[in-house]
This record gives sequence, C-alpha cells and structure tokens, in this order.
Amino acid sequence: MRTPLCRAARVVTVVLLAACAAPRSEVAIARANDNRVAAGERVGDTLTLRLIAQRAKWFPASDSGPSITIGTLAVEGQQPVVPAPLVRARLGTLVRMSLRNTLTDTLVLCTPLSSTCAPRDTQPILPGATRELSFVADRAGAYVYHAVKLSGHKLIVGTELSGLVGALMIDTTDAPRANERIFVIHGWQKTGDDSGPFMLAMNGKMWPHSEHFDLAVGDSVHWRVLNATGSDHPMHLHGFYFRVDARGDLARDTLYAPNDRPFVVTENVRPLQSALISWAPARPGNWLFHCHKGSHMSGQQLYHLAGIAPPDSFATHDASDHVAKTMAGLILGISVRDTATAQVADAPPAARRIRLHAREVKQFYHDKSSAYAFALDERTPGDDASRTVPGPLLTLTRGEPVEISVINELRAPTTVHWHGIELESFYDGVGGWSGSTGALAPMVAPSDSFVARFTPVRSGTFMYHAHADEIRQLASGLYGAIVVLEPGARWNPETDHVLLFSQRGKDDSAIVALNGGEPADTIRLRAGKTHRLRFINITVEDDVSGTLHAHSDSTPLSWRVVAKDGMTTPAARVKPTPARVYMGPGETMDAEVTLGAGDYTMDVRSFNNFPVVLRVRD
Ligand SMILES: [Cu+2]
Repeated sequence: MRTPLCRAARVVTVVLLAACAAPRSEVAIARANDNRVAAGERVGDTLTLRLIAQRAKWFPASDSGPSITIGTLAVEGQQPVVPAPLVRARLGTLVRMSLRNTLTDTLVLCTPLSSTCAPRDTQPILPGATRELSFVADRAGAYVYHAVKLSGHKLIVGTELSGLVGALMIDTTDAPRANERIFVIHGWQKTGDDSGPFMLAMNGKMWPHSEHFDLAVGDSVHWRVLNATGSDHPMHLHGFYFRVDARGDLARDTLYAPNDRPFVVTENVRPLQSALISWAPARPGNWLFHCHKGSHMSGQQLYHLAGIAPPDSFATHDASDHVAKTMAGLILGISVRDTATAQVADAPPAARRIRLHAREVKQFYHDKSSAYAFALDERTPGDDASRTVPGPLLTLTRGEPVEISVINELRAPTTVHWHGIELESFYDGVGGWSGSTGALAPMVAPSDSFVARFTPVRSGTFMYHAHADEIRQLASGLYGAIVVLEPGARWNPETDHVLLFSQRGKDDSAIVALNGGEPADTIRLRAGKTHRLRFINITVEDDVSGTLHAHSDSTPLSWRVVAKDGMTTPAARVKPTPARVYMGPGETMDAEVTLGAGDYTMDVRSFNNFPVVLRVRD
C-alpha cells in the first residue's frame, strides 16, 4: 500500500552501506557529531586529515537506546562520528585527505571542490585500500562531502546518504561568528528500494534527542543547514522570520549581497544543497525549527528505529507524550528566555472574535474515509462556504487583535499552528511545547477548545494548519489560508486569488489538489487587471512546481514575485521573472500578473500532475 510515508520514501534514497555482509567483528560505537570541532591537523597553510571508513553502531535517539550499524567515517585513531568529521579550513588552505576503506564495498570519496563524483573521474578505493586526495580550498562556503559506493562503473545512487556524509566548511576568516552552528541533515533507510522505513537526523540525533537551544531575546544566531539526503527539506521556523544569507550546492556557495537577502519562515533545502540563515528571537518561549514534511517530523521514525511497525494514528491526549513520542526526526527545539529589557505587552482586548470548529465529515474522500475539516460560525470575506476542504479563508487586518477559538469536535486531539504569524509562543500551536515552563500549551482534546490570541504585524499570505499527527490530520483536511490585509483594505475577489495546494486524503488514491478541487479549478480573471496569485503549499510532504503559460505555447509568461511567506519583497527587488513556482510544504509565495484576454495554463507538477486553467476575459 502506498502510504504518505512511502510516498516520501520514494525520494529519500538512503542505503545502509554496511548491510553488505561485512565479516562479523567487534563493531565500534559512533557518537553524534555536533559539528563544533574541526577535524585534522593544520600546519601552516595545510590541513591534513586521515579518515577511515568503518562499520559502527549509530544511536540516532538516546545514547542508551536502539542503534543501527552503518558505514561511518572516523579520524584515524579516534571514535567514528555521525555525521562524518567536520572538515574546516580557511580559504586557500591545501587540504590533504586520505581515506582508508575497511568496508567490504568499493568507495569513492566525493569532495565538492575536487571532483564532481561523476563515474569517469572517480578514484575507486577498494576494500582494504587507502587513497589520498588533495585540493586547495578555493571557494568559501559550506558543502556536503561524502563517500559513495562504487559498483562496476556505476556509483550506486543513495549509498552516499548513509553515515559517510559530512560538512566541508571553507572560511574567509579565522574569527568565529557568535552562535554560528553547522547542521548536517542526514538519514538512513532500511532498504535500498526507496520504500522502506527511514529515519532522519540533524547532526546525528533525531528529535526529541536532537540539540536543544537556550537563547535569550535579542541573541543572533547564524546556522548553516546542509542537506545530505536525497529529499527536499523545507525547513520552517516557528514564530520568527529568518534571513537567508547564502545558498549553495556542491559546486559553489553564494553569499547574497546585503540587500538581496530574503526573509522567510520556510526555506526549501534541496538534496546536497546548503543554506546559511540568520535570525534573532524577539519573543520568549519555546519554538521549533523543523522540516515541514509530515513523515520527516513524525514519531513513526522512533518506531522504525525500534524495529516496530508504527501505529496508524499518532493522536495523543497527553501533551508531554505529544512532544516525546509523536514528533521525531528533523526538529530542533529552541527555548528563548526573557531578558530584563524585553517587554512583552499584554494582548489588548480583541475586537474580532472568530470561532473555528474542527469537524469530521464522514465518507468524504475516494476511499470513503472522513475529512477533518475546519468550519466557521460566520463567513469571512473571500471564503467559499461551499467548500469543506480546505478550511475557510481567514481574512484578518494588520494591527487588529484577533481571538480565534479552536473548538475540537473531532474524536482525536489536535492543535492549530498559525504558520508565519509572529505571535506569543503560547498560541503557536504545539501542544506540550509552545509557551514556557509552567505554562505550556495543551493539546486540544475532543469536546474541548483553545483560544489563540494574536495581532498580525504584517499583511500577507499565511496559513493555519493542524500541528498534531500531521500525516493523518494534514492529509485529512485540517488547514486553510490566512490573508492579512492592510488597515482599510478590503478583500477583492476579482483580483485576489488563493491557490492552495494540499493532499486529499491519506489512502492510495490521495492526490495533490488545488483549493481542494478535483479536477483543479478553472480560475476566471479579468483581462488587463493586475491579479495577485497567493500560492500556498500545505501538502503533507509533496513539492509543488508549476509554469504559467499560454494554452498554445509552453514558454513561461512573466510575473512579479511580490512576497514570500507573507514577507513583502522590497520594491527595488521586484522585477519581471519567468512565471515559475517551486514550493515545498510550508511555503507561500505571492505573484502579480497582468494578462490579456485568452486561455492560460499552469502545469502543476507534484505527486500527481494536473493543469490549472486561467480563463482571462475582457
Ligand atoms: Cu524533510
């Protein structure tokens, strides 16, 4: 059966390298590598590093919990680490690496600055052999380096994604930045056929055993995120925007000019890419930085690690269980303490009250399974009350306090996350985590309710969605769009259009749909007017891409991207660009387009492909 898990697993190609029947011997214990200490010896302008590829037991959760035996890298004479040792050198350094292969597979060492790792220029390292490799660190940035398995003349896709991956960091200065950290996202999958159970970790540990950050209001942090897996990871920060300072891949890492650094709440880091992000917590409380793909943050991974089939549902009434057992994988916890100078204003009384009901709608999907749907007591402007899924469009006003009562009429507990909204931690929607010690947000039990209070500080396109048992609750329909308008502005359905992509149901026939529609909606536009297209991806774990073109010509039209994740693009940076979109789950993007009369198509590519038709008439 195709479940959302194996749907994700299709693109997570991770192979257990040590599964290749190495002779039984004493297996070393690997420790989690937090990437704070660089490996090797530096003498003058030369860094020398001797690595050994060896089998070792990796403990992705607790150090005393279950382990898996994988191929790892160690510095000669030291304990193996997962991910592989941090190679860090100043720009211009001569890096001399050697790799001794004690595994039973032939390996190739791929370092971004020295080789593309295409089969023709590989240097096979036979079992038992050692090879040396030198290169000048001539491109600043952060890169993934990895050893992969060579079989015949082919590199085995996926084998690089075991424990043989690490970070290569080339600095322009010796001075470390405050709160600078490097995170390597890596994974493991039981089988090499893309369908088996998998686990994902950051710096060798999966939530709830991943690193927890204690920060103070106003601290600044600079994080390098490197994706050493075969899957996209849309990394989402709760409560705050972060600035994207640099993006890179195996070839180069590009530091953006100061005025070209976007502020986002979700950045999709694709395979073997990196991102340098900076942010400063402005409000105290508990927050998360996590991958937005449902299975990548699901407690299923703890079951896979323990070798137990996970349950069908991850609903829990117990808030502490929610944190410890139903969430796992690519999540970092952040606790921000208040400082003497920080002022947290009491929420002013809300003039606007909204009652949002979470309800079960029986026999809704193809397989007759129920929808979990949001509904309002009263309609809001722009909402299409004929829709069950997605939930109602919430049109809010910048600066206007709002109180939203979430009334849970489901049989399962839930919580609602106001995605992209800069609010107090307690209302952020992670049961057992949001808030601070002594005042943690609860799970919203069946027949119970929770009142979220916030005042939107910026206008833009946001979303709300369940933040509990995501694989079931997001697949079942618990999500909707939030559009925050400027004071005095009114929702104009003639020129303002929400295009929300989501997964309809969790059975084998589940598809990605636009605004809940099957087939996708036809959108009718007035010719000659400037239209704002507000794209939202709240699929469980599918990337969505699309190109807008005339029916008769596949050349992309041009549009202007005016916002990302609700953050308005500075006017100086808005320019016509080809009308293409590529979004991971948890991203929003606003584009403005002006079209003449005619028929246009947006070819949407996702788990399934479908056209969105725009009919433009005078
Ligand atoms: Cu992910």
